[in-house]
Amino acid sequence: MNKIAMVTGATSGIGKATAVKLAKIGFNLIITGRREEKLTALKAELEANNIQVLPLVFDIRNTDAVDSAITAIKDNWTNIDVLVNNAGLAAGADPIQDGLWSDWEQMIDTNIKGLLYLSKKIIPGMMERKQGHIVNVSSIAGKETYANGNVYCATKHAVEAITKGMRIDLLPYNIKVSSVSPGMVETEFSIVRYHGDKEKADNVYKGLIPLYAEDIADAIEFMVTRPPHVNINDMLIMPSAQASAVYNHREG
Ligand code: NDP
Ligand code: 8X3
Repeated sequence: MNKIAMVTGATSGIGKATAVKLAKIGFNLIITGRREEKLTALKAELEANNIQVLPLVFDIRNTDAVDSAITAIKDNWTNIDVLVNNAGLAAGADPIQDGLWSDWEQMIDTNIKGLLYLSKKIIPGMMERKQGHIVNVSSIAGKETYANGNVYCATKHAVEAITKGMRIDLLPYNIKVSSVSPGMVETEFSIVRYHGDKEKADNVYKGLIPLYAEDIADAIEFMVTRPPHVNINDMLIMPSAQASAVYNHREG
């Protein structure tokens, strides 16, 4: 039987690319996000690989929505082998004194609390079966703090701590826990961060070649296809033109 992977935030960027890669190697996919039409289109694309796809539309910040979406999973879909906790965002890039409460809440509620809500629903099944792999999408922002990154960096530092905590607590249950920590990846991320300002978003990647979503999906595919005795704790992946959160080399 095909293994099952659940990928959150599969409507775009890293999540979508990961779903595409995992479908190509025969995983059945549970794909999640808020934009139903994007999930429907992705379902059709993934099914061309002769695998099964279950789209689940919910806002990961909403405990009731998470609870009912996961509780409603039935039949062949309950034995989730791989959970990719990818849904997340940066909202705003302001000095701490100018940050918006609404941006802070959105980041904390999605990147930290949403990841926790969903994991709490999926972990018991993995424990029962003594098998599973959780991959948390962290960031260079989980290792370094840069100007105007304050709260986003805090959420990704939290993802790092949660990843380490999960790995320790789930050790007796044969559940692997990994993280992947990318530098700049050109996705919808910067458009979302700058509240739809395309010019500001484009400037982030000006004069350098960033990572693409597929680069991170490659890494996730590698992680989840290691033999049972091997766990990749973390992969820090940067564009060649980015040495740290703040040192970039731009041309032109
Ligand atoms: P995108 O904006 O392209 O994708 C973000 C995904 O998260 C979308 O599918 C979106 O779905 C989903 N999402 C956001 N908020 C919610 C919510 N409240 N409920 C459910 N789903 C939600 O960005 P990326 O692909 O770049 O981001 C994916 C992850 O990678 C994030 O955790 C981000 O922090 C991390 N990351 C990104 C980097 C980058 O430079 N791009 C670098 C390092 C890490 P929908 O809108 O349909 O709900
Ligand atoms: C996204 C990458 O450098 O904007 O996590 O923090 S960065």
